[in-house]
Amino acid sequence: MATAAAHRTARADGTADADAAAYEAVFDAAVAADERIEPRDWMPDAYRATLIRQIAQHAHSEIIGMQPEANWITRAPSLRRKAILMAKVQDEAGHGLYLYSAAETLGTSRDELLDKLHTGRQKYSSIFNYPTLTWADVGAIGWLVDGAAITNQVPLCRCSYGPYARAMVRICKEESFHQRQGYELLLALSRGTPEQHAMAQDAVDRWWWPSLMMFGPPDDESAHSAQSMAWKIKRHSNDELRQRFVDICVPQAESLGLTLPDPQLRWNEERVHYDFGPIDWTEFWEVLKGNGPCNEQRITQRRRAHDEGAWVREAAAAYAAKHSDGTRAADGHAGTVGGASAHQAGENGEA
Ligand code: FAQ
Repeated sequence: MATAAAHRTARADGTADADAAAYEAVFDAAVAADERIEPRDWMPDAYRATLIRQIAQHAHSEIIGMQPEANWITRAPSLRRKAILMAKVQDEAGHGLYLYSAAETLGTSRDELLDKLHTGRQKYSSIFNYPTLTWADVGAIGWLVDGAAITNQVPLCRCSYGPYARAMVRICKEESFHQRQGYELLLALSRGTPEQHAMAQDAVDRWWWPSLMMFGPPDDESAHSAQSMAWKIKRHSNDELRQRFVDICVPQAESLGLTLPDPQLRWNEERVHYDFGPIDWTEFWEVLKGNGPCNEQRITQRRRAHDEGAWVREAAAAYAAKHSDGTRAADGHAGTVGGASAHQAGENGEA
């Protein structure tokens, strides 16, 4: 069994002519021993590619996910609700930044990943291609979408790749706050006037099934699960996490006084889980192909935001260049914009 020390030793010994099989054996042993793989460690190309794909998709989801909720910031029903929603949307931007930084430690760049998003070569979560039609949708997103995100992401805190696992710890804490604000918002509506109750129920009716799709295709159609689980990137299969989410949500819906839109939902004594009805996978694959209700709107808005932010990137790059002549260490303020300059210089990770 590889220990962390053995892993480091093998790494230090790793010269250009070393046997690739020996590197692979050290990598496999580290994964088997539940050690973290770090950016400078040797890793199989496919492991690196899988991580870049998943982390990038995750980062893109966080920043595209700002759009449906931002739609309601100017129409929040009170100052308190507006402040909470603004904080939540800002948190999602922060999650995107942690995740792009984690991806950069694998040897890619944020520019490259954003270009892939903007040209449709990388995906973002299916869930953000649905519209937010009423204020109650903000509650349904918090309760269901953030709830599904937490269920999926808590196990990712134990992902074998160190920078991703560490980013997930902080993200999960914030998602937990998001989930509670959504629950509290829906509870207020559910206990409000009959119209407010109906609005909350309508939102849950529309968001329930797409939330179940967030976990990805069923296990027998999941192209990457087996390998990702062997590498301990994923710790549970898509169906396991989906079931866990259903089991959590049913009693919460009862407490909210709302119904989940599934007549087949019932407790199964033998399985010790809730049974639930069939998911419309045709709808899921159509959304992935770009045919969801808001795909076009989301990507158009994302490209526009990127173009409009060009001057900020240029200013940050100019500032970084100005301070890269040795004055940076002496300048107490350089650290403030250092995040931007570090990004430009590719210093965010350890690659
Ligand atoms: N949407 O073989 P698998 C959030 C694709 S963050 C779109 O099972 P894998 C926070 C998959 O990429 C939400 N595509 O794939 C928030 C693959 O296609 P590819 C995002 C999907 O990677 C809240 C193909 O289907 N969370 O909500 C989806 O092993 C509120 C085959 O699938 C994460 O990204 C989908 N739902 O498992 C923000 C978590 N599902 O790439 C704002 C990290 C699957 O070969 C407001 N990611 N596909 O072309 C993961 O855990 C995994 O990547 C899964 C998919 C579980 C999503």
